[in-house]
Amino acid sequence: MKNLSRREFLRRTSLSALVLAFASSGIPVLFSEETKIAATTKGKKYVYTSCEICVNKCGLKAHVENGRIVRLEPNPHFPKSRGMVCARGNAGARVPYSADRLKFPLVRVGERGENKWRKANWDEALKIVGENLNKVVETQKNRSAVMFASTEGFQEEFFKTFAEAFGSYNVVRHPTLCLASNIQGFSAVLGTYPDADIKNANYVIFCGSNRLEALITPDSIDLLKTGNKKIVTLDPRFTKTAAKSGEWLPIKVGTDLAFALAMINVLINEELYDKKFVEEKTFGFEELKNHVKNYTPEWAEKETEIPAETIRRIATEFAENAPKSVYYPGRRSSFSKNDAELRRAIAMVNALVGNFNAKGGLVQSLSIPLKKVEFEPVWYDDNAEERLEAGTVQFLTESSGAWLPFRDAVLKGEPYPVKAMVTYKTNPVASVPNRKKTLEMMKKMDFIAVIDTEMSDTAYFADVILPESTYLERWDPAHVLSGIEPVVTFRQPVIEPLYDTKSCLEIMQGLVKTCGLETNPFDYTIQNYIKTQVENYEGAYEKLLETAVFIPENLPNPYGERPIKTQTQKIEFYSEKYLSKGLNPMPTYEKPGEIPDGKFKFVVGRHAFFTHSSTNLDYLNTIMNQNTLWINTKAAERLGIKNNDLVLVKSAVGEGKLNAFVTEGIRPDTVFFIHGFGSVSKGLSKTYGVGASESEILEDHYEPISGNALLHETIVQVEKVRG
Ligand SMILES: Nc1nc2c(c(=O)[nH]1)N[C@H]1C(S)=C(S)[C@@H](COP(=O)(O)OP(=O)(O)OC[C@H]3O[C@@H](n4cnc5c(=O)[nH]c(N)nc54)[C@H](O)[C@@H]3O)O[C@H]1N2
Ligand SMILES: Nc1nc2c(c(=O)[nH]1)N[C@H]1C(S)=C(S)[C@@H](COP(=O)(O)OP(=O)(O)OC[C@H]3O[C@@H](n4cnc5c(=O)[nH]c(N)nc54)[C@H](O)[C@@H]3O)O[C@H]1N2
Ligand code: SF4
Ligand SMILES: [Mo]
Repeated sequence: MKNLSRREFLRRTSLSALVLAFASSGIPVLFSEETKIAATTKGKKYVYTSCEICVNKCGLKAHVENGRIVRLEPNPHFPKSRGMVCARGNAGARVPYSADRLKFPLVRVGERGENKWRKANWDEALKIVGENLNKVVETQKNRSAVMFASTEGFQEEFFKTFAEAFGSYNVVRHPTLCLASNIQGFSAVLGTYPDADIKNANYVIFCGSNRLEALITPDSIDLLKTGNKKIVTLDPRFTKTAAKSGEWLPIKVGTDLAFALAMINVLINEELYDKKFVEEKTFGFEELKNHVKNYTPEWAEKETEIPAETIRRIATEFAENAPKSVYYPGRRSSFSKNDAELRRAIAMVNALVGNFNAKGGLVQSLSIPLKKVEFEPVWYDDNAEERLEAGTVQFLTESSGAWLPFRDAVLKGEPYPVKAMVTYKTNPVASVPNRKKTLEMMKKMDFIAVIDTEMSDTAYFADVILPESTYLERWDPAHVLSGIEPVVTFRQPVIEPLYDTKSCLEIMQGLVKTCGLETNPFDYTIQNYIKTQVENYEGAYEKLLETAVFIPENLPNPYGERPIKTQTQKIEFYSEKYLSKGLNPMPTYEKPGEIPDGKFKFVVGRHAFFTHSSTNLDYLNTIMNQNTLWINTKAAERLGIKNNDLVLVKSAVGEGKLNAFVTEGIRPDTVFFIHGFGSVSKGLSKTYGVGASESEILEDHYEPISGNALLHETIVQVEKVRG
């Protein structure tokens, strides 16, 4: 302990030197010493809460000594993360103490992006936001002229409620950068986006889905305990998951649908499917049989570059292991142009072998109903317009919107202008493809307010920044993590807020007042809110305080007969709903565009030490402090590129420089680097100007069924930087 404190002391001392250097260079002093460091409490304690570094929300047992977080340990009561906290979750212990934290509200004083700010107090900052949002409503005569953008997180519900109370239709969330086509495709066939019962499966096919680096709990944990499982991984890269698999198939990017359709062809033609299940539970089998006639493994071989006999063998093995075989639904599906169609086909492969709701198969998630804290939104007359991107996406999720068509509509100013932007826990400058367009969109705004914990790339271009307390310093509402083993969790403060920051709820409570809204949906304390959420379960609130976990008794059995929530109440191999929208009633293959000679397909993906654009983390940065371009040995040789050479990667929309990682572990026609580096914000000391930015080079294609962005449709050229 002594050593750690001393290191911390030294770090702080060198930081003060940095503050002075920055101050004299005219760069604003974000690291001011005028902070409200909370009084330290003597002694040791453990506090149960949950992680917020990524979507999984694993259980934490925080070890606190003298008011300071010493370590974040796994919460043994938490079934979803099964006693695990990953490297990033561990590094979370540094988050409250990060030098890059936002410590008090900031108001821009220079031009946008000039990084000149002044410190403001909360009353003033909230007043500026309220006045500016109201001004936009007044000048535009339209409440939807204010857009709200956010990403999942326990406090996000307060932000969304505020947007509703404010009266804007333009809420845009992260699913169309992530899994919208997955949800759409699976729901169209199975009526749900199911969980994979990895623990009990004997045979698993991964289409991308790098579960041993892109962690999804409990799947990643169950996968590590492979036992006798056979794992097949289709990925243009040799990922850690591929390394742990029985078989790695370096599929050509954008051709997985051909593989899945050929699997269907084999299962049907070779009568490997579950006849009883298909007869009783599915709709449109004969149509599907006819539809896949020409999608033979020999045809798929030409598309995917996977031998026909391999496809045939995998289909056979898959059927032999059924129902304990899973063609994994995946998480991020912002891949290629036929993604919603691909996810429909994957759902059909699963359904054909009768694994739906079977042990070791695909299982409809169980949830735990919580009580909703209701409020009655006021209807404002100055909001006659509909959502901006309505009509551009066939299955637009009203509650989440679609980022790319939305941004295009703002850029066009049609059908009406959007003039203010408020973001919560999202960083569109880094996470929406084609950064230049996002910055253009922001230029259209009269006013931008950002709620973040760091000076993200988006905060950097804001007018007012409202700093949120970190997840280890605040109460967060109860939240259900649905799944095969669902659980209710929440957050309670591990330490008192270190600086002049607030929770999203407190910020929204303030904005209700400064915007003069007619309804106040937030007429409660966070503790009362949580108590109401769980009031139907005796002792649940106390259980949360004690272990941060609540699981009601007598949960239903996740396996076995359950109603199917499609139009026909059957698993739909043929979709009349799709047909009625002018779409293919059955998944239909479209060839990906050719990769021009000498160029590459660019793909994105995860690494176990990074989280999106929140990669600016202490500790982890010492293990991975830059991104590198994965390029195949032969392709590198052709271009005269050696390992570690500086290379330029260039697409039609942008470019970036980074070092090469020359490897056999990627297809010769594909290149890759990790997201989260190449930041533009000088407030992100570890990623600013380091390596290349994905959002800078990614083109902005989207898929018209779900509106999902397509992050694997960009062609790049690579050259060695000489001299
Ligand atoms: N460590 C870590 N874990 C995370 C996250 C994180 O930031 N860090 N983020 C979480 C989130 S939000 C998400 S959405 C999930 C995402 O987790 P996954 O769904 O696993 O997604 P990625 O790792 O982004 O991409 C998966 C793989 O697809 C491969 N790929 C690219 N093109 C193709 C193709 O055409 N076909 C096939 N078959 N494969 C292809 C890529 O090489 C990559 O390895 O991870 C979650 N877990
Ligand atoms: N180029 C590229 N783009 C991608 C992806 C990719 O792999 N490559 N992946 C896509 C996927 S799958 C997803 S899910 C999205 C995610 O994209 P986003 O939804 O934008 O999420 P992050 O990039 O993690 O940015 C989160 C922001 O929230 C801030 N933050 C962290 N904790 C808190 C908190 O407690 N309170 C507040 N107020 N702020 C906080 C962070 O500082 C950061 O600025 O990105 C998508 N976009
Ligand atoms: S997977 Fe890691 S970063 Fe994500 S919630 Fe769990 S511990 Fe935190
Ligand atoms: Mo995601």
